[in-house]
Amino acid sequence: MQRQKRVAAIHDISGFGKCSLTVALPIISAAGIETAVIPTAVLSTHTGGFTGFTYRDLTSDLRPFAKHWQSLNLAFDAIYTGFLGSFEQLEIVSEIFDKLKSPKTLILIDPVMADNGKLYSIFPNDFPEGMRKLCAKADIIIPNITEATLLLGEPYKEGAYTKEYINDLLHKLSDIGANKIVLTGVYFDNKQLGAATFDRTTGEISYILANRIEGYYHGTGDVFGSALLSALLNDFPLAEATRIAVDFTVGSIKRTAEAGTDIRFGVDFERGIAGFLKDLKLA
Ligand code: PXL
Repeated sequence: MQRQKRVAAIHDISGFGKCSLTVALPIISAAGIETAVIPTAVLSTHTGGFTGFTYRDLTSDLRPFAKHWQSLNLAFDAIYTGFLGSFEQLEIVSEIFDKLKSPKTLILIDPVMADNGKLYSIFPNDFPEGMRKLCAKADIIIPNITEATLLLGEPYKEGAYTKEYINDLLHKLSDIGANKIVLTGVYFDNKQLGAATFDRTTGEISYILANRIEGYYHGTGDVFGSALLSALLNDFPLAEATRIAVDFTVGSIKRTAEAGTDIRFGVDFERGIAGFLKDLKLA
């Protein structure tokens, strides 16, 4: 047997409304990868569209958590971060990277903070600057277009986009520091939607599109990020890994749309896992 790979996933856990750790754990584990977790907060639901949710902040646990792991000499193939709720969490996560990574550890940051041209209401206006600093430490970042423009301090633009605009964003995003960029929410017409990838070491840009499904479904960024990381750690190159992640995410949205499920509840990724494992050549 090959050595099993290990990820540290640093996200909140929202009890209901599939996203963050309730998505990352099952997907990355299903892909054969050990998934250790550092929960940043415990909420009753995610914050997108629900009111009255509980929010137990775990910031003060994060340093001791990482310190304990460091004492165990654990090696991580990747560290995956998503929703981080404050500047303090950004700072601590930056320290955790230094504590837990080796030269071989892939740092994947999803700079969760905005969508549809708007910063999520719980974040202050200067939060993107803090997130930009953290992103400088990543090997791969996976912003949507809104997050990309906020990271770059540019005004948000509505699509459809041109290839010139997308390629320009990809290059500027890689100047922040990560060698690989996966930009989501990319579309060149109203029929298709997907991701653009850029590998700075080869200069290669790819567009991975699928037929658009109307409606804004929560947690899809986390389904996408978890599937992408799973494919990368199963040794698929960036563009192929992104194709697998796009297909898995779109399939999950499709099942959810067909069932008429409340868009806040998260998507039906569970019944796509068998196909996902086939795409990964694991089944
Ligand atoms: O899926 C991103 C996410 C994760 N965690 C929490 C969220 C969100 C998006 O709104 O609110 C708590």
